[in-house]
Parts: sequence; C-alpha cells; structure tokens
Amino acid sequence: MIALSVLSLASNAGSVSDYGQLHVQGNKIISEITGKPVQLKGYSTHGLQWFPYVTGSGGTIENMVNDFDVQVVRLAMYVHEWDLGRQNFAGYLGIHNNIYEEQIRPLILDAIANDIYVIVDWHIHWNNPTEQNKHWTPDPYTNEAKTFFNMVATEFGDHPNIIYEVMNEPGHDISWQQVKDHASSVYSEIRNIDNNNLILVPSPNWAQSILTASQSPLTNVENVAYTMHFYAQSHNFRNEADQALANGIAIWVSEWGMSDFTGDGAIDTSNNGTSDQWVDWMRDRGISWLAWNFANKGESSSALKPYSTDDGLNESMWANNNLLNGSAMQSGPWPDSVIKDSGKWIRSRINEDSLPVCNTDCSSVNLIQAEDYSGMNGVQTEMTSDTNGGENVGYIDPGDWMKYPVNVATAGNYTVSYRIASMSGGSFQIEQAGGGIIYGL
Ligand code: IDC
Repeated sequence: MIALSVLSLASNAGSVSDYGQLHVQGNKIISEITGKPVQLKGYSTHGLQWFPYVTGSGGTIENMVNDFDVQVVRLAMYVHEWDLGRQNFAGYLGIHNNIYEEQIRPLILDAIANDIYVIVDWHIHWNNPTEQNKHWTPDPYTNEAKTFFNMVATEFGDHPNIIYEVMNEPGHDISWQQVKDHASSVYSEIRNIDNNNLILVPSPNWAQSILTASQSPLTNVENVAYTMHFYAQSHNFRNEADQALANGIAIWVSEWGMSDFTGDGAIDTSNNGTSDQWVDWMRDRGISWLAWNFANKGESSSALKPYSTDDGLNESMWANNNLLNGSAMQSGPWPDSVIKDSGKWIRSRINEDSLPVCNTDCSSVNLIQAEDYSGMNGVQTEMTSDTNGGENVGYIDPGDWMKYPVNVATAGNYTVSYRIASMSGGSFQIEQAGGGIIYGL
C-alpha cells in the first residue's frame, strides 16, 4: 500500500538545523535528523581572489541566504592559476596567500552563523597547461592540500556544516588512478581529524566521467560522494550518470552552469530547455547542486551584472577591493536590475521544493522514485539495474507501506502510473494520508 499525504516541506532557511550531519548511504545523501535523503541547492562563488565577498554580519553570504535561499555555498579557493591579466599566479599558493584568512575562514564562519552548509573547494584545474589554456595547473599540490584541509578540519571539523571538496577538476590528461591517489591521501589526512563530514572527490575528465568513477570508486572509505560537473549548453551525459547511480555511488553536482563550458555564451531558460532538463533530472534523483557562479562578472553564468556607478548599489558595502586585487562584490541585497537572467532562473529553481512534488500542476510531474519515500513501514531498498532505476523498494509484505509528500494544490483528475513487479502476485493501492481515501478503485 502507498499512503499519499499532503505535507508542506521544510523551509530553505536553517538547512543545517533541519538536516544536521549528512551521511552517504548507497547512492543517497541522508540527513541524520530526518533519516531521509536530502537535496541541497545553492551557488558556488567565482574565484574569491577576483570577486571577493563582503564578510561578516550583513555580508554577501547572509544576503545570499535571505535573497536566494541558498542552503549550501561553495567557496572556490583557487590554488595556483595563471592569471593572464596580472601575468602572475593567482590563488592560495600564488599571490593570494592571504585568501584563507581574508575570505575562506570568515566565509566559513558566515555560513555557520547562517545555518547553511559550506563546501571548501581546492579549486584546481589539474591538467598540462597548453598555449590556449595556460591557466591549467600541472600538479594537484597534494601535500599542500593535506596541510590546508588539516587546518580547516582542525578548526571547523566538528561543525556539520562543513563539506570538503578535495579537488575541483582533473583534466583529460589525468588518469582516474592519479585522481584517486590524490583523493585517498587527502581523505586520510581529513579523517585523522574529522570522522563525520562529507568528502567530495572529483570524477575524472573535468568531473564529467562519473561512470568511470562509479566503476572503480575509492575503497575502505566512508561518507564520500563523487562530483559531477556539467555546463548545460555543452553537455548531456545524464544516461551515464544514471548508470553511475545504479552502480551505487552518490553524486554531488558541486558545479554546473547554464552557459556553455567556457562559463559564457547563450543560456536557455525555456521549459524543457537545456538547463530545465538537467535541473529536473537532479530534482528527480535528489542530487544536490551548486550553480556556477555567484559573482558580478561579465559572463552569462555569473548571477549578477557587472556593477556600474548608477545601479543604485551602496558602494560602501562593497568588499575591500585593494585587499585581494579583485573586482569588488557587494554585500547585497541585490535589486532585480542587477540580477542576470541566469541568476533569476537559478533563484527560482533553488526556491522550488526539493522533493519531486507537484505543488501547482500535478500533470507536469513525471517521476517520483520509489525509494524517495518520506516514511515507510516494513520495506527495504535495494540497487537495481533497471533503466533509470537507481534503487527499488522490495520485501513488501501485507500491510507494508511507503509515504510520499505530494501536494495536490488543484482538484482534478490525475493519472498515476507505477512500475511494479512481483513473483507471487499481491495487491497494491494508493491512499490519501494513510487510509481515509483510496484512489483509483
Ligand atoms: C571559469 C570562469 C571564468 C574564468 C575561468 C578560468 O567562469 O571567468 O576565466 O574559469 O579561471 C569549470 C571550472 C571553472 C570555470 C568554469 C567555466 O571549474 O573554474 O570557470 N568551468 O569555464 N569547469 C568547467 C567549466
């Protein structure tokens, strides 16, 4: 039996109070508070050395939480990146060796103060630099990463807010084994100090070959999810990603953009367009995501327009530009006039309910995964190799049930189809709120 109940979903603010410690279980991220899968949504920063945030109370993070309802923010800490404009190496191991003290540390504190999750990202593009892509970094800086994450874990590891991303992206020249070597080394360093928080490991080939990662994940590790990155105008590898889920790994999209892979170019905000298909796909699988990027750069993936003197923003609230040599970011709040189309679209997708529910038009709901129940009696989930399956629900005895929050806002007739298999027959029914009304009879 399936019980449908009408529920309102938890608000976005205060995500860490709502969900607490996160744990990877099979291909899902589970909240220790609700015991159920969670999907978290938010934004990645741009390179904080170029677009520094206003830190502290009333700063950029607080306004991202208030205005954009982010539940998680990713701090892209560039490590060693050739900066064409400055003809020097930008980042933590480059000329911005103050970036941890000036940006990362205060922004972690801001995330904690605002009760959201925060990803600390070792933002490297690890590949052999070419004439065209001079910024690629030919070294993952594993030892430096260990020292860095040791420092972060020592100070913040007892906060469930913290998520470690041991590397942004390994390029096409880097083997999966090389990535695993770096990741295991940093993993052990973090686990010596912090046994609880989630660790994100990049999948190979610019975090796109998630299938490869799923075929040979790290062994003897706990609470590890694999990152997958895509740019909606350039990439569609959802089928491979479904196979990766079926292989049993948890996926975390720590970076995706509505633009093409350069971070710029046209974007598509249409229904069933390139971004819509991806975001629906992540919603239906409960995959957490962070959009690239929350900054005011003149590129289409950036949420905000480059500021100008007449846009009504209060310049005294801009980040101190001299400190890090960057283009200042304002603390917010941001009037609609400075938010780009991509920013408005992402904001509305962050704001929608995380579970696959139908709030307004139930005819548009296309898939609720069986294992995404919000409560149950007597059943168990298991991996399946069925197309788009992920997991299925089994061991169903008489009287067992699963519950799904579906908010049917408009009265009407709706068709529900379900996929079901049984070796010995049986019956199945859909009820409202556990029994009063039985549908479809
Ligand atoms: C891009 C920025 C762009 C910057 C470039 C090099 O959008 O302004 O000049 O990096 O630093 C990624 C990377 C991410 C890229 C993004 C878009 O993780 O750093 O940002 N991208 O190219 N992977 C795939 C795409």
